[in-house]
Amino acid sequence: MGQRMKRRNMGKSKSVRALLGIGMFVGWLQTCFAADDSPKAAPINIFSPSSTPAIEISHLAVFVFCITGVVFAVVAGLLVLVIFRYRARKQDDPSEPPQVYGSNQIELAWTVIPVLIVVVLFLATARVIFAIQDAPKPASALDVTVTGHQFWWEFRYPKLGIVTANELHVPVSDPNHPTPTYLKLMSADVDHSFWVPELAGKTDLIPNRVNELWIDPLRTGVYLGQCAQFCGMEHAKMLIRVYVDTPDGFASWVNNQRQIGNQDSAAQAGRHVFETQSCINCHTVSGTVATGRFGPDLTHLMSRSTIASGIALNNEKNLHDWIKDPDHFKRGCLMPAMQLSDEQIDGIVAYLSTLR
Ligand code: HEC
Ligand SMILES: [Cu+2]
Repeated sequence: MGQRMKRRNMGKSKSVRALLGIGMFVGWLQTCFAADDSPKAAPINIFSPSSTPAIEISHLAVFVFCITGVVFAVVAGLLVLVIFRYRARKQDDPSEPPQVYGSNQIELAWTVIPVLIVVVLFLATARVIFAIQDAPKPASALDVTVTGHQFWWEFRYPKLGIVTANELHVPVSDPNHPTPTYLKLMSADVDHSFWVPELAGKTDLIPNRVNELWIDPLRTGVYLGQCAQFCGMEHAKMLIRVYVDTPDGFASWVNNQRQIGNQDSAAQAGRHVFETQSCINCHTVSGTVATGRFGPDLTHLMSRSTIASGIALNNEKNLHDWIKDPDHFKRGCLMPAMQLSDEQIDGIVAYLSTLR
């Protein structure tokens, strides 16, 4: 087989492999989105900003895109024009064309114009960065401390005494009476990044450092986000749900979260299993012996619509499957499969279902 032939064959098997790869990727995407226990919500959208920082960033992005778009059109247009108009023709004289050196006008133009463009982009960007970073914090602002964990989010409301996970509740902010939320971003282990594109730009959560971010959502609803920094195996399954509530809705959510753990006597047997397993070393249920802080606080577990940072809907079946084998949902997550019997798990799920 000639060298040429071999190369052609290799090329073929490479493209077949690439096609297979793409096919597998699409298949995987479908399983991701079609799994019937996965929560459904509008996809993450960078094109509908609904909070002041996101709106300002979005305007800046459009501005930068227009300028760079014009630059691209001019450069690519000239390139295409030159390639076609001055292409080598048969009847052309093959000798070297006249060489031109040094033209002050041309050199000045191609130096000064790009410098001006860069200065404009720089000033526009700096203005937005400072406007967002230096925005005065109103007294009516809500404080939340966000801690990134492998692979879930902890939310603490220090002034309200609330601890929750993965689903952040904040009040809608009326521009006339703003109630923005200020987030303090920290990490318990490695770098993470808090990114809810409709509400604000992404900001990293870095160990031994406190970063800040604020949002003032102008519309109620659920906003989806995502950890935007590779933080380990299950980084892609570290989702964020921000519930922007009406003032009344937020007040009643706060009221419920502040109740000490439910002392329902209905699920005593399950509670006993839960409290005699090492669940309590990693999870807190306020008012009980469970005081662990390695995993999400379960005091009001049932007030969340999803479990394991948005990977599965919060229902009895998924809770059962999760406790039986967390890896089935998130391979490499940091909760172990506890090797419990189905009866023990049913008991625990019955108990967890009372934690409203
Ligand atoms: C070694 C620590 C550890 C132990 C032991 C442990 N968990 Fe977990 N658990 C975690 C971590 C970490 C997560 C978060 C996983 C993730 O989302 O990546 C979690 C998540 C959960 C969740 C989902 C919470 C939510 O809001 O998303 C439930 C429910 C849960 N665990 C129940 C249990 C039960 C019941 C037991 C005992 C049978 C148990 N866990 C034992 C660490 C632990
Ligand atoms: Cu992360």
